[in-house]
Amino acid sequence: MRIDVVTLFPELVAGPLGTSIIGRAAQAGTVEYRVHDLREHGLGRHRSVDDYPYGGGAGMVMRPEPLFDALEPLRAAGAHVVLLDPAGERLTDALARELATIPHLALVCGRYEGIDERIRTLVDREVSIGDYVLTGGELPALVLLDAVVRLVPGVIAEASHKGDSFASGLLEHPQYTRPERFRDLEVPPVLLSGNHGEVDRWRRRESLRRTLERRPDLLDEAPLDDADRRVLEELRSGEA
Ligand code: 5OB
Repeated sequence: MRIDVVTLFPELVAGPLGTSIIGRAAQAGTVEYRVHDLREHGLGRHRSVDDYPYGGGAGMVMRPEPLFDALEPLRAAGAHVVLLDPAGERLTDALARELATIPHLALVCGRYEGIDERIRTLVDREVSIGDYVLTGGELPALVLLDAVVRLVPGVIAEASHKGDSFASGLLEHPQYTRPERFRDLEVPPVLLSGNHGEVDRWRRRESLRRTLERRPDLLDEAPLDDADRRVLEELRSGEA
């Protein structure tokens, strides 16, 4: 998979792309990242990339020419162009899975005051990471990239996806590692029992408990079986 990132702040984007699982995926050749500095397409001696808004008002607007120069070759190379924008479709696990099947993505980072509307003619979709204001699209682009790249086959062991919240439709169960007793906090004995059936049932119950307590809205969509429904009844009635 190839991912191009088009930005005025290449240094902000480049660091994370070399780090951890995202960086290892590039080293292994599973994904290729290319960061494009929009300033290189800036106009005139000052490499200008923005200008005052027609009609007046505060702030600056990104000019179309640098973005067209950067994006046209990427489109010609077959990239699916994604603009990070608060007005876009909300990023979800389902959308990340869809994007992970696309061989070539180009992520376009705008700045908050806005981009010239004509840029949208080069954009295939717009994605928001949630309802909060940010200074630019770079961090949203990295969030999207992180969510997508980890789903590309070979980047992490498929087994790690199984317990993902949102993949199962539920929040994750609690996790523990050594030591068995830390300060006076103990690991639940069932996890030390070696009984895999009991461990699985305990984890499912704790996933259901946490989802019921913190994100009951998720229960409307989660695939639940009869055993799950009995557990939820129990939890709701306060029995456990
Ligand atoms: N806030 N999603 C939430 C976003 C956002 C801001 C962006 C882009 C995507 O650019 C300023």
